[in-house]
Amino acid sequence: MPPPPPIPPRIHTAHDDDRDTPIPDAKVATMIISPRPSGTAAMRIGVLLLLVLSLALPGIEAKIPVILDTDIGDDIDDSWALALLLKSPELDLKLVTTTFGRATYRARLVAKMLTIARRTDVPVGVGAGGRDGGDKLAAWIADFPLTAYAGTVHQDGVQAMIDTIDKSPGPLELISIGPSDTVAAVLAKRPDIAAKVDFVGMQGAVRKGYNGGAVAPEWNVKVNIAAAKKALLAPWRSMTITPLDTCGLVRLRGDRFASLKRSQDPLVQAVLESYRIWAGKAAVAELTESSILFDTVAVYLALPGGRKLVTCEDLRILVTDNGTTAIDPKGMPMSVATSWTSLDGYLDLMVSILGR
Ligand SMILES: [Ca+2]
Repeated sequence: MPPPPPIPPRIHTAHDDDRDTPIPDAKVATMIISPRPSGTAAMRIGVLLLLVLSLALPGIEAKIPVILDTDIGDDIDDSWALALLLKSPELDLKLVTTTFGRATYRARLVAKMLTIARRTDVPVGVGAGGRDGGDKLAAWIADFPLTAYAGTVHQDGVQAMIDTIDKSPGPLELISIGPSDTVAAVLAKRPDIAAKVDFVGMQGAVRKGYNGGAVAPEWNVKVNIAAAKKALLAPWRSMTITPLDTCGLVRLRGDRFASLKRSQDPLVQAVLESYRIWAGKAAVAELTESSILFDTVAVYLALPGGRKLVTCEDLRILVTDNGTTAIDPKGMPMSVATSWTSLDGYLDLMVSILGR
């Protein structure tokens, strides 16, 4: 067993709470770091600075570049997470890759969702783990071959993720909401790339398991433990996860779910129609609550200020050989969303975002 990695200094990451403070543009930043002038010149520059700030700040929205890596098409929560992401203008979606096999099926699901959301500017990457197969949502994409997508489809999603990260002028966030096949393939090809990426994942179970019960291996980890070890031990620029402790408690019921059923928004209707097919119901009207929406929490954590409703602990997490994610001194330091400060607040926020 190698010695534990050192705890890195606290990095001002892209998803700190204070991130919703607008970031000055390069011009303003240059002025701030310039040698201090004196007298009238200083006053002029000060006035100019105030003018630039007053003009710039109200309009500045520091969009965060993100890549989504998803196993959409198995559990339905990925569809909800993608819709939540597409309705979050704070996140600049650069690429969606598939993971955990059946890549063509998953890419078609992504492509149809993007088309409904009028976001065919977003490329789709056909990811790792195999291309054949389909599953519960096959009926929803029966009318949508991958060739119907008006946007770009990268047949090598692993290379597309590498290229997207390389092309990004600054760091970006990787939102990982599936098993780690594609992420591990990226890291195998380009291990250095982790240093440019803030990793935000739905992985693991730290103190609670499914339904708030005893800790047991979580799906995204246990179905490909070797890949999960690679992903959760990589030297990311920063690492944040929502384990079952928090994401396993998210379900929309009652008025919250009813309000979404009344929505005329095409993307919300697409999610509900997908859910109807997934749940084996004859009509959306028969749906009374959502399933557990694990993956949406990873999108929430990627949002600016997306930690206000959860408690995040800095913990060392070790992926064990049987797929558990244990707090262990030999583990990788990461920020772990271990409990909700306001689960109701999050459920309300999710309905509010989806209702946009
Ligand atoms: Ca998933």
